Amino acid sequence: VARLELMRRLTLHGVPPAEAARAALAATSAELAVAASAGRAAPPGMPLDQAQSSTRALVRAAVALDGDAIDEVVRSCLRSHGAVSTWTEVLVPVLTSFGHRWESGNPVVDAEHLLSWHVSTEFRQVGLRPPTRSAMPGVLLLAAPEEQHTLPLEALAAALRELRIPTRVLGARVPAVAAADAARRTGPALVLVWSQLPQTAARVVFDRLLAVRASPGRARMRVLAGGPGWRNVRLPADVVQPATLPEAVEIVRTVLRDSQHADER
Ligand code: B12
Repeated sequence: VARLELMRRLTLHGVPPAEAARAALAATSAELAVAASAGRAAPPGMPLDQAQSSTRALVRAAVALDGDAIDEVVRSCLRSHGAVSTWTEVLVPVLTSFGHRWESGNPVVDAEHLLSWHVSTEFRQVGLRPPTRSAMPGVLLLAAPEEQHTLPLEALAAALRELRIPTRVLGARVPAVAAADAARRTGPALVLVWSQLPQTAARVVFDRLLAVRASPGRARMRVLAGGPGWRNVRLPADVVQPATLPEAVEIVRTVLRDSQHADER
């Protein structure tokens, strides 16, 4: 199991499967133990009672269209437990429950819009400080062409700003050409494209990004696909698909660490 886990971690980080399998088979037990403990290095989560009471308070506030109350709950979770816990333990359950309410014909679209607006407002306050110019190549986040769902990108951006990782967010409905232009101009270490809906999962955005990667000096750029929209799309072999926010954060950290080490060499 430890070898399979190591192989999975390596493929998630862009290592081709055959090479990852060889490395996992050849790893010593000490190397396997180090890889396993790195995988578990997640920050402590929110206590269950706080997560549950925040979830309930948010649903109540959204249904009552009370934006101030939404701000208060989200801000307090972000301050006490950070973006990753707030997103995975409170906001994902709340948003999923609104999705179910909508599916069963309840008139919740107004609440969903208000909730989204206030969640975005709070995420965008995270990690704001006087700008510090960093030499570190940053991260570029964008939604697929025609994709209006952006909250997962905003959660990821907030989590990366908490770690002081330079991050650019292009937001919703980014045309493939614009995604490629931004990647060419800013030289990010990693680009993540979000698609929530199968209808917006346009592979062309990866064709464009990989063309940028083929240009001089860009060979180390990693390309990631996030979101359920990509589930049934055949993506180019070296596009990495994180399944969760913590996994995406871990991949970003590993890619940046590797690119820093490569620069130091
Ligand atoms: C908020 C919301 C909106 C907001 C978005 C605001 C914004 N700024 O993002 C608004 C109101 C604009 C909206 C619009 C629409 N929406 Co909407 N929306 C949602 C809602 C409630 C949450 C979306 C979200 O953020 N999901 C993220 C998390 C909460 O869900 P998830 O993706 O399933 O999470 C899993 C993984 O993705 C992963 N994960 C979670 N976060 C992260 C982060 C990272 C970085 C990674 C790697 C992984 C990861 O972990 C989770 C567990 O596996 C969902 C309900 C839902 N269940 O998602 C509907 C939902 C996605 N919407 C839906 C629909 C139909 C629409 C509209 C077409 C409605 C319309 N008729 O106009 C439009 C879309 C227009 C477009 N072209 O994009 C449907 C999609 C059905 C489908 N599969 O086709 C859903 C599922 C509601 C439903 N139950 O039917 N929506």
